[in-house]
Amino acid sequence: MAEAAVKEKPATAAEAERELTDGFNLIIDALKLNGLTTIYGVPGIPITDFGRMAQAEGIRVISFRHEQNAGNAAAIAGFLTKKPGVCLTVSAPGFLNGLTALANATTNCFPMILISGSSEREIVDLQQGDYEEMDQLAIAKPLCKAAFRVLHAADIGIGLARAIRAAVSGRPGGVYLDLPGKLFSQVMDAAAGAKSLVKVIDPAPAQIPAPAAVKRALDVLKSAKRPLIILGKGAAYAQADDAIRALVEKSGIPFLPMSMAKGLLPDTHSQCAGAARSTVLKDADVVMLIGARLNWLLSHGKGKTWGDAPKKFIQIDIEPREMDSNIEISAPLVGDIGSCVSALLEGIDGKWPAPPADWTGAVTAKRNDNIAKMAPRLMNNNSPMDYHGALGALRSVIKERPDAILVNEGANTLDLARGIIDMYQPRKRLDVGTWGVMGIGMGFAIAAAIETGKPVLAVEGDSAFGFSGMEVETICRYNLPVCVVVFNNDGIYRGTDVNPTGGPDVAPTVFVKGARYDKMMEAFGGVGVNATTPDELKRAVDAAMDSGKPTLINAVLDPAAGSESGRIGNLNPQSKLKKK
Ligand SMILES: Cc1ncc(C[n+]2csc(CCOP(=O)(O)OP(=O)(O)O)c2C)c(N)n1
Ligand SMILES: [Mg+2]
Repeated sequence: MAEAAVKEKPATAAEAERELTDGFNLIIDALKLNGLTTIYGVPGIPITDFGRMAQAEGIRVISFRHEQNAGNAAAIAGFLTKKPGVCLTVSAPGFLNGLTALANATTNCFPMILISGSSEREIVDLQQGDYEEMDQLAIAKPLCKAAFRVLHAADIGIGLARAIRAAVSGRPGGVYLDLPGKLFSQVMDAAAGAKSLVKVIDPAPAQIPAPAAVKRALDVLKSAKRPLIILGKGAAYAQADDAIRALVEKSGIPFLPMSMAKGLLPDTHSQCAGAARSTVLKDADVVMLIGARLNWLLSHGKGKTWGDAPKKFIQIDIEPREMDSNIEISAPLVGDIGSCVSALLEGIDGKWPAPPADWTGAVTAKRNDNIAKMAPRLMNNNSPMDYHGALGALRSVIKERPDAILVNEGANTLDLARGIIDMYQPRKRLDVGTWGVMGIGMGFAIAAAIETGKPVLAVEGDSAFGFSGMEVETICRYNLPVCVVVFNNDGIYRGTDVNPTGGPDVAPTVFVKGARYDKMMEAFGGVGVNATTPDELKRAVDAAMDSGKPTLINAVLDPAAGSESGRIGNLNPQSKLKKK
């Protein structure tokens, strides 16, 4: 008996370990099992060793300088791949730093999972003052699509499965996963641990639209005299590029891409109404929204922007509650975009009537007119540069390199670049999205380079850049093919404001004059360039894109060139009182 018992014991400590697993390993195994092989994060207690072990096990662990940037990276990785991007943070402050990105991802319908380590539950719940004490789950809940906590190693598999499904199914969004420090070192039997893992099958099941809803949509579309299709970033996310293109081309209807849907069909496509936006919104009689919401970006579907003529809306969205959010939707089409567009295509045969030629002709004429008016301004080689001269140069860069990814934030820098830089391929334009949030720049640029391997051009206002600028070190550390262009106009909107009191503080919108952002990149071994003309700018960007070396170009802009809040100055509340 005694002998047999001795024999059953493992001979060595190593063998004993092999039969056990723990939280660290189970989380890594669960991520890998589900194809989540990149983590964006910042190390610290209680997740430092987890990051090390994940790297050792073949997961790509990209370390950032601030969690918000890691979170933004995870979010845009989710948008680009349709798999949830993973962001890893420490407890309380690290978690809160990541939370803005999680909330922004949810608002923009990007799938991501914020995984944060957390402190001892028993101490947190009794509020006894633990290291980085915070009830993170409760705080995350209202700011994301779903929030879960795993307390037992045996539940890691199911916990991650729930997080993945919540992030990508239906309308995608941000999910919070709370992992208390104790969980990581919890030990369990290895075989039972392996069995507890869950591979999520069909994480975002197709949602087929009802045939009656498809017929209703086709009937409304057929009745149109002045139809318009609006493509939103939901349409870009769907990766139903061929079907969407076929629908637009077979129907012959002019289309208007929202910012991140630019390139789904080329902006130079004969049906693109991008340069005739105000005309088509005002004059269309039937508008089909594909993965675009009637939020502030589309003036809520009513008011001056939309003109007086009565309009009917067809809306394709996976979220039923999106319908009638702002105005009546005549033909709601609920389902995933790929399935909805394919169903519509079946009803658009050779007998489908082309839209009236007076409508398509008017749209084309307006578009060509606006493009022709803009053209000379884009050719100027002024120094200091204005927005049009600088963006004219960058427009040529993207035309020559249509597979490069453009990241864009700022006010004037954003609004003017959106209008001027044509996009040619889907999901190549990444920007501030629904909230118009500053700070996505370097996080988006890093993840775009990592996830796609394509060159990235980040066009950044000098204010916008400041929100994530320290990540140029991250760009250099991982030697990423990212070229950052800082539109340096010495401030927010303009660098010309003055302090009306005559006191020593500068105006709140003004920065250090003549700052050299290029030196920041040089500090970490990247290439820095100071560009003062559009020609210099073009040459420097081309060199950066050819070499793939981390580059930052300080583009010297006229401080007076911009306008208040770019294109959305009308949203600023005005004091009705006279100045004292
Ligand atoms: C997180 C966040 N904070 C503040 C703002 C307000 N805001 C909008 S645009 C902007 C910066 C605009 O300046 P810049 O990036 O230099 O662009 P410019 O208009 O000068 O080209 C700021 C601070 C915001 N949108 N998001
Ligand atoms: Mg600026």
